[in-house]
Amino acid sequence: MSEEIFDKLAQAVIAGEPEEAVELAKRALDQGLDPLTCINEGLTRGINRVGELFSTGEYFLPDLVIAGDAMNAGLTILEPALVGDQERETPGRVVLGTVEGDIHEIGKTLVGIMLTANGFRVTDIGADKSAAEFVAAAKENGATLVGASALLTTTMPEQQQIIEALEEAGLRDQVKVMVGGAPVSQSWADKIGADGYAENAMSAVALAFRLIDAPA
Ligand code: HCB
Repeated sequence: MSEEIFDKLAQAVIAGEPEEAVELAKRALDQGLDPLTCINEGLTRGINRVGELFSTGEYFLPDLVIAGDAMNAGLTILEPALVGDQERETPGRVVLGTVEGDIHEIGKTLVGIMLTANGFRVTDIGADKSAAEFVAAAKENGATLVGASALLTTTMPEQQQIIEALEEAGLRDQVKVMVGGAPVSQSWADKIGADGYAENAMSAVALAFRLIDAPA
């Protein structure tokens, strides 16, 4: 039963059907299914398949756009069900965004959702944000952690720009930097002097706890 709804959620993303994704997400919650599993086994599986279809030339840019819309539509229903008690003491303040020149936002949004669900105060500054915007948000929000997402090989160097801008602003000692995104790796993180790399939203949470030295 749950497998069927996960498959349908994935299919709604693959077919680019936001309304269907919303309906299915609501139905899944009504049935008491775990929202995180719905995201991982449904929506994320769908968007990953869309990536494969794009790579093999079976899907084109408009297909990616509508698939992204369907994924985000499903997330708007599932996210509130994930987010826990807002009043509890927070392990840390995080500024999260996608780097300049890069409009991919789904992965970064998922990381934000998972961090929020684990008690972090997350300021999501959005996509296509400059190093200066990351630094300004870190200052304004008293962040102890910055998460920078890059999905394009051409925008990965912007992650290094953020680290340098934090150094120039005199904030590097107080702010840890974690990087992620499909083309990013641990060796890239090491090369640019980031404090950590996370492969997915779950490992981003574990990394965030580790970097700010808080018990998970
Ligand atoms: Co886009 N795109 N795209 N795209 N896109 C990719 C990324 C390619 C890999 C597709 C391909 O060629 N196979 C490719 C990049 C190739 C490369 O450089 N290596 C690509 C390209 C080329 C492009 C355009 C240049 C296409 C064009 O215009 N010709 C263009 C870029 C425009 C721009 O940014 N300036 C483009 C546009 C788009 C959209 C707008 C149509 C759409 C985004 C919609 C949106 O975000 N609202 C889109 C999409 C959807 C994709 C794919 C299919 C999925 C990306 C995604 O959301 N994945 C992607 C193919 C793929 O990656 N398989 C394709 C799902 C999320 C959950 O995974 O890796 O983003 P994630 O995030 C994970 C993980 O990395 C980690 O946790 C997340 C959650 O588990 N993580 C972090 C991410 N950020 C982190 C930060 C941290 O601090 C810690 C962990």
